[in-house]
Amino acid sequence: MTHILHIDASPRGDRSISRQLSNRFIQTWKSFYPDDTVTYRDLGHNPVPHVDEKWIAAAFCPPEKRNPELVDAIKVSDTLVDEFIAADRYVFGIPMYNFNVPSTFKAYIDQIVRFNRTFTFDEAGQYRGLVPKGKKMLIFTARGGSFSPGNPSADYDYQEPFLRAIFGVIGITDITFIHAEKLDLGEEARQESLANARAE
Ligand code: FMN
Repeated sequence: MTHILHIDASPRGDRSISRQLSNRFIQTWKSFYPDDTVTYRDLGHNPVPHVDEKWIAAAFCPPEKRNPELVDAIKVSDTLVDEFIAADRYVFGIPMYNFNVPSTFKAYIDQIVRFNRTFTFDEAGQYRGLVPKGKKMLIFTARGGSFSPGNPSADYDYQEPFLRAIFGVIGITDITFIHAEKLDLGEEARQESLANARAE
């Protein structure tokens, strides 16, 4: 039995393409594997807090030295990290905003990428992920423009490289992207891109 963490990051509801794609995938998956379990987190409608000064103090304080105030300051992060580590597979729906992820998803990343919880450094000073090995991630993105290789905008895709880098740091390197692109470039291009993303 596989446990999936499903996250959507669009603030839009049914009109959100990234949400439609991630939901369609989960529904199809569940029809094949009804015993698999899913934890759902809707960052677009229920964002997690940004880190603040107490959070930073708590995160870099050894757990046994944290006073009750610091324990409280890191509680949401601890819950999110535990939830993240408990999953075997990840399915995310993420819009492209200003060439990267929406700030709601960045706030989530800031909560779960934590020294001595999800990453550390090896003797050579390289990042070493602490998330157990063998997990797979599937990320659906929705983009108004087109960033595929050879396209004039390709160099502006900071989203996929960023997501590969940050999840690689915590130990997840098996990441598949399905991009729904050209969503704002006319009806024909939009429909073609959507059909390709659904088929993929
Ligand atoms: N599309 C792009 O191709 N590149 C961008 O940099 C970009 N920035 C955006 C910033 C904002 C604040 C908004 C609202 C949209 C932006 N878009 C951009 C278009 C969205 O990526 C597109 O509408 C996508 O479908 C949104 O995802 P959703 O359908 O899941 O809500």
